[in-house]
Amino acid sequence: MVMLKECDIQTKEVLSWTGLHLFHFSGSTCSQKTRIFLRLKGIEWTSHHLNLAAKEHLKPYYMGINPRGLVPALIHDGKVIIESNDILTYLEEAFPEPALIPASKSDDLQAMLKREDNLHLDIRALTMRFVFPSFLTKRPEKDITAYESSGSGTLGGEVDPHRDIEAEFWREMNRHGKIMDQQAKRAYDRFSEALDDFEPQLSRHDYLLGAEISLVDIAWYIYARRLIAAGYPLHSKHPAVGAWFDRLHAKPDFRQEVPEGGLAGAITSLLHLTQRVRGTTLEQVRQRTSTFT
Ligand SMILES: N[C@@H](CCC(=O)N[C@@H](CS)C(=O)NCC(=O)O)C(=O)O
Repeated sequence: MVMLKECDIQTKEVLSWTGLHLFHFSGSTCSQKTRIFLRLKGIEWTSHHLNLAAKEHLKPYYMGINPRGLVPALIHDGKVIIESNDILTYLEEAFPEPALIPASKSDDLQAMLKREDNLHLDIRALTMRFVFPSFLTKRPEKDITAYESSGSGTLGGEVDPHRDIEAEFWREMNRHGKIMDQQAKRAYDRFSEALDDFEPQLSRHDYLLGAEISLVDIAWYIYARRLIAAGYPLHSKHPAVGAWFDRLHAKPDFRQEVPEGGLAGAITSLLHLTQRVRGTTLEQVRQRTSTFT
């Protein structure tokens, strides 16, 4: 569990905050996951919305709270917890009802959350290529350099190696001016493999761990939603996963956190139109890349 130590935190005021505070962004997958969880639990919380498009998460104030500069971050009575899955696991202990981690399935659940977390840079790659145009998402080198020297750079008092991974993601995108076809195909294949693995389970049961809804349903629902937004053919490739997605999407607590349309929706529609004209949709990139590798 990534609970920060005082020495990791430079924005010291949060150490004296009481109650539950969440730093988050409306359109961020990890934030959406956390907000659905809070809704299902009926937990009251104080919102600190950061606009990622305006790079508010990279300002010294927030880098002083989460040295990784990522959302979400939770403050609970002065304790700072980062990493969405850790936040949810922590909240489950603090607010056990209704249970979203079935006691008997705790190991399966942690393994599925780990798998989900391991795919985070893949969902980001697909988002940056197929949901938002690169002119909106690119990160100038000066911002990356500033990121590297901002905040404590530590977790639990130790140098955090994850910061380099974050910086490298953006540098790689800058080198090519976009997410490359190979990277997009790799992401597509990883998701395809994971979702294929879920098919047998979801053909027999309503939810990923059985008859009851759990934390992993929330986490994978958010990914499924983002994959659909990127043009991934979820329902035709994985019918049982598609039906599971529709069941969750019919629930207001889920759907309200992933609003469709608006400016972001219009931008994605325009991007998809351009990609169709150029023959560079996700499906076309995947097929083309498969042919030549
Ligand atoms: N593993 C982290 C991933 C957090 C993450 O990458 N958050 C994204 C939004 S979904 C973010 O803050 N992106 C901002 C950036 O990359 O600069 C978690 O689960 O909390």
